[in-house]
Amino acid sequence: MVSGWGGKVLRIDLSRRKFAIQPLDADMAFRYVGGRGFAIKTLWDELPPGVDPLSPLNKFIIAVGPLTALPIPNSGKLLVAAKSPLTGGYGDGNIGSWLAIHMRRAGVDMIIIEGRAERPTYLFIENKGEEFRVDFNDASDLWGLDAFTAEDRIKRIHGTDVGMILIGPAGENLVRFATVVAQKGRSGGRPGMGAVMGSKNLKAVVMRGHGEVKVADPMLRKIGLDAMVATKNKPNYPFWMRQGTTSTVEWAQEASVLPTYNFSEGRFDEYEKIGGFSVERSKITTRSCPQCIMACGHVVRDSENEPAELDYENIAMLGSNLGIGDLPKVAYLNRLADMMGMDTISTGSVLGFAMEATEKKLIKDGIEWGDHRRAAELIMDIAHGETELGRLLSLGVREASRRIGGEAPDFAMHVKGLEISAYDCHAAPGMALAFATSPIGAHHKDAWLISWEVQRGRFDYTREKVEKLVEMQDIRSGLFETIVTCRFPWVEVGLELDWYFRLFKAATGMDMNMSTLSQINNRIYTLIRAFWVREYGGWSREHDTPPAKWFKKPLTKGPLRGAKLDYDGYNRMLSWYYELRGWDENGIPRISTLRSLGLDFVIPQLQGIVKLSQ
Ligand code: PTT
Repeated sequence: MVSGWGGKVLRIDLSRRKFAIQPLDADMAFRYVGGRGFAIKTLWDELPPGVDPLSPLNKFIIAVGPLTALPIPNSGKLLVAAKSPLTGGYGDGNIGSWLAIHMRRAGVDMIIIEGRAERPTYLFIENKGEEFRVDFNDASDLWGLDAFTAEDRIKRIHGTDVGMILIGPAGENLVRFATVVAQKGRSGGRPGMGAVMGSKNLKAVVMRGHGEVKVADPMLRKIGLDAMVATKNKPNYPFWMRQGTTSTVEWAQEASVLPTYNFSEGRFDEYEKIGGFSVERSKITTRSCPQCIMACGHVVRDSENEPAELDYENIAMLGSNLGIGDLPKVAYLNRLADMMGMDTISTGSVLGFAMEATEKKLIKDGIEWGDHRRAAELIMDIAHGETELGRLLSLGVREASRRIGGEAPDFAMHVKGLEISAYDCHAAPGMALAFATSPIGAHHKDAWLISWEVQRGRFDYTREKVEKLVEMQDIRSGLFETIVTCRFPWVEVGLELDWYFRLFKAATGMDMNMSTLSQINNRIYTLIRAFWVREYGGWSREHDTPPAKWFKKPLTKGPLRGAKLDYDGYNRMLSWYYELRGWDENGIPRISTLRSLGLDFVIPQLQGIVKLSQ
């Protein structure tokens, strides 16, 4: 194998309790790079079309990339992926964990987990050089434990020098937005990656890897250290270290994009109580991924006097979105979600949805705006599948709203079934398009267009905005989700992309620049789109459209009172987006695009489902 990659794929079959080490195909490395690229290629090739995401036939993938775990800024990340039980399409998440470091030490680029264990199991993986051992350990004593307690127990058994990801009760009980957890606070895989683990009776993946990552150029260490110094010397670095992402609360309030009352408004009267300065005053410590120099988890004491972690998304979705203007109470809800192993963004969205449904008298025994006690109760009900409402909400807002019926779908805030992250888009059509075209459903990670948009003219529906969106998606997905390192040094303090191109060259000996990464991302995005089309059995523009509320119900407060999205303007932007990606007017990849990206192999399958345009 060429330098940079470990060269091994570890395939584990839970049903037969067998494993195999397979070589990583060099073509796979060059064309798909790592992380998300490896994940989608594997899911496309190996999943039977239309497979039930919670069946043993779904595959759970853990993938790293050629820059993961190297001595460079913030490289302790990995990507988890599977067909999503929340959306029915492609799902992934990028999570910090020591498991990433141990995979790289052992030379494993990807772990593919298939089948279903007969009873609760956790995997323990170790290597001695090329020799691998995989133990299928009984997890009956761990099943039912929250993710924090289970992690402590596992470390008592295997020592602290291991890496792991695991699930809490939400994953075990197949909550559709259950996440995978690591290190008591890292939480990823928003589209139900924890539920996929749960459906496989898999409580944890634990690994102790031995060995070293081989890179093409020994200068990598020096470039990596220089990149760390450059990161720390950025003017915004000291302020970032004080507040991290939480300073976004004040910015979002000012820009009228802070989700409030289930995305009905963009401003919250009590924002200061839950803002970045409030977090800074209350902070007792920070938590971070391994090898991180920009810790983003800010820990405060919650309303139960326990340490609890906060980031912007969590504060907005469990605070302003629910009408809760009290930091310790928000932190408590955040801690419950972390321990149960469920996504805070979706949790805040299902609770906000339930509050609006209660107000509209569409559900019984519901929850009032701002009621943090009932919110905490409902989080536990959802995680344990304990009451009728808890079970309903555990399905996510799309499915819950379908079951309630009436006007409920009009205030279910999702795209493709994934709940929207914390940016109100009544007056941000570009960000609305970013949510609508994100390859996993409404997540902000592929394009955080909103700050650019607010500065450049938020009411415009221009082609320039769409071009910027495509550029952002190409960088965030084509670079950071494939080399698999944290994007924060670039996005939050402005570390130049050129550092990553130099590091990629030093690690792999290969060139990367804006044009190659745009080609790589086009390939990945188009394959992901083909996967959605195959799994949905067709496609229409509706699937790439943000929720009805932003078009129908204008903001009623603040300087942007009256603002709402315009259907025609939005659809113009969507058409430009399709054109730039080489997809047809319905969002389906064209034959010429598939061919130019080397994706000819998807053509026969898609032709059996939809009519492909030239
Ligand atoms: C990410 C999503 C985010 S995005 C946040 S806050 W953010 C929420 N955090 C949660 C949490 O905490 N607990 C919980 N129970 N659920 C949570 N759900 C939400 O999950 C996270 C950081 C962050 S914090 C962000 S933006 C960046 N994301 C990156 C990314 O996507 N790719 C990449 N290459 N680098 C990134 N760096 C940053 O990492 P998901 P993490 Mg995350 C308490 O996983 O599925 O992408 O969801 O995993 O290790 O916590 O890193 O303001």
